[in-house]
Amino acid sequence: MALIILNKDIETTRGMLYPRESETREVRALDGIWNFVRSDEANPTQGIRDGWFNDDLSKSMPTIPMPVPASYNDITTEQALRDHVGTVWYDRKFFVPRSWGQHQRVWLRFGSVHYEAFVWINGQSAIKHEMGHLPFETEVTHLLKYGAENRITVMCDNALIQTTVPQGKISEVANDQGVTIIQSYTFDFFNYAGIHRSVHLYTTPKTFIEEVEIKTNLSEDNSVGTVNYSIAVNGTAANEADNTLYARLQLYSREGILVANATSDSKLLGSLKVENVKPWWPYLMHPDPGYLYELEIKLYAAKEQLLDVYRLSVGLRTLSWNNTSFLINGKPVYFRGFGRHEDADVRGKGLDNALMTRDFNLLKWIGANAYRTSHYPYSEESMQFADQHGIMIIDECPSVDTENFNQVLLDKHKSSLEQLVHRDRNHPSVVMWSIANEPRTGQLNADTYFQFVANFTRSLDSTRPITAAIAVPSKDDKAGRHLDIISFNRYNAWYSNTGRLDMVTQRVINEATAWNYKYDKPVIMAEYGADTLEGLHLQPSYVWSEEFQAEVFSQHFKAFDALRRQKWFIGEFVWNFADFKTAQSYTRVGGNKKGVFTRARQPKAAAHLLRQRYFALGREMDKCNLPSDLFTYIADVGSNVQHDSSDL
Ligand code: GCB
Repeated sequence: MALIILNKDIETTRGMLYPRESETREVRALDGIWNFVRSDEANPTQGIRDGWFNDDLSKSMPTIPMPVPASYNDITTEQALRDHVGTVWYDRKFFVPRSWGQHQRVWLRFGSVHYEAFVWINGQSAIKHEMGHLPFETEVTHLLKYGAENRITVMCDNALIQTTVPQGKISEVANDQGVTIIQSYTFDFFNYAGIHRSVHLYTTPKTFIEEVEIKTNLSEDNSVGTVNYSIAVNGTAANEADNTLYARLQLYSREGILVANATSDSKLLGSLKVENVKPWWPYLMHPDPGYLYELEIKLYAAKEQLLDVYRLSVGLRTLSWNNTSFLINGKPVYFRGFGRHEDADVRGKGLDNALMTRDFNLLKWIGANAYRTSHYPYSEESMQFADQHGIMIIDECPSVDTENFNQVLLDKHKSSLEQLVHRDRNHPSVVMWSIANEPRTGQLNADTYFQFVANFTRSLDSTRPITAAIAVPSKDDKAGRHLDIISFNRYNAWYSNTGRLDMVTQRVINEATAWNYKYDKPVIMAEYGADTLEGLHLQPSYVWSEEFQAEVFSQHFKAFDALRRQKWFIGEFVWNFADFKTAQSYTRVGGNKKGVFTRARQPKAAAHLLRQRYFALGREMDKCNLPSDLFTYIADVGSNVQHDSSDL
């Protein structure tokens, strides 16, 4: 293991726009049922050596049907596929219209494949990408047959080692028949794998809008907004005659009214001014949260020749922070939310629009205003949803339980953040970057390592604060000084002092205070909670029961209320939104059960308690309205009725 870690430059990626149709672009999803082969674990490169990509997979191996998008692990009834380590293969056929072969370019884009993907089109290598949960794309214009059938083949490798993000270990261990390959990892969620998000083919003109970066600002009284834009173009016209290109931008309100416009010069950057602006506000902080404008960008060549059109949603807001607070549009924010997972029965981490929509409905029902994308980037579709509903996001890269800091790991960790910032920088819902979850920041090298990671992230985006969710005791931590906001995770009455409800409140107060004392920065409790088996009721409360979860929460609420009086305590995040699958372990009953909702997205008893708190906080801080069903009617007890223990 290298002891000296250098802050080297990494191979840069581009800002990737979400594929959208327009006057100049077409989009086609390749989602559906693909053909699938599980490789022999002992011979993971067989498919490459035998050229399985040269023809239909079914000519090389028996295939089974596999849905895309979805994790492959829980689709069949086979333990061998659920626990498979190494490579799997997918393929399918598709037609490309003849019209796509003329005067345009075609791109292939994956929303995410976990963990490493190798892609061929008609037997020719198209792209390779390492890193789950993040999109990648390549031009396939030259690889496609137009007006004819094509084949796409994907090899996906789920192996995690000490230099992947996240880290894991592969070992060979004896079993009853001989030896077997085991994937182990310390993080607490199942290493689901496969083609997790949509696969798109899309067209662009020969010269097109490749990147757009938006930064917004508001005047001090929030009445005038500014949208600063910068556009990068790809294409022949761009190379040959840069100086003749320009862009026309038009900003439309939600109601479709033109509120600002601008024409750029050939540098393709500038700003638009919006009078009487409607700022983007978080849910419950304003009666009209998540207000989005639509920015229409038209790229022109000389003589008014329209080349490309791309539209994106824009929310206007400002963020600012100091050593006591975090403000949005000049107003202090108190986060009330969740750590979450992309996880569901059968489909694992595969994108599911029904589930995603249900989750946002539950977030709004419970009065949450934020979540952290623990412990990896979530789907682009969910980021768009969060923009629309005013849910604030702490956007986390896939670094979890990071240890044994080394150069290769650092380079990949930085790359994961670059890809994340490039993907998500235009989302108003993203209010903070989380550069890691529970890194071993007491270790040698953690200081330099996180200095490099934090500064690199800041160099990509200085408009958002940086945090990391830390679990080492504050006295041992070496990373916090490189962050803007300190987040800490702790399981009082669960992992420490199990069952002791009388040993929560003061400990939470003490720990948060210690973090603030050490770094003089705002502090968030990013995880707390208790595993809870739905339907298990025990009075007096006892670990794993629904009563216990509610009481653990309540003991934390007391601490949070005491801490809120210190201005620097700025948020509470329950672990977890819903129950989720983990690796097998005797501490997990069918997975991690710390969900406030079950895996089927139904509330446990504590959900009702949390709902009352989150709305009460919204009422106190942001004067939000309370839902009419927040408190259940019990009895009309007059205010002068006195009760004491003699009533019993
Ligand atoms: C943590 C981790 C999270 C786990 C959780 C738990 O500290 O950040 O990934 O799931 O604890 O329930 O143990």
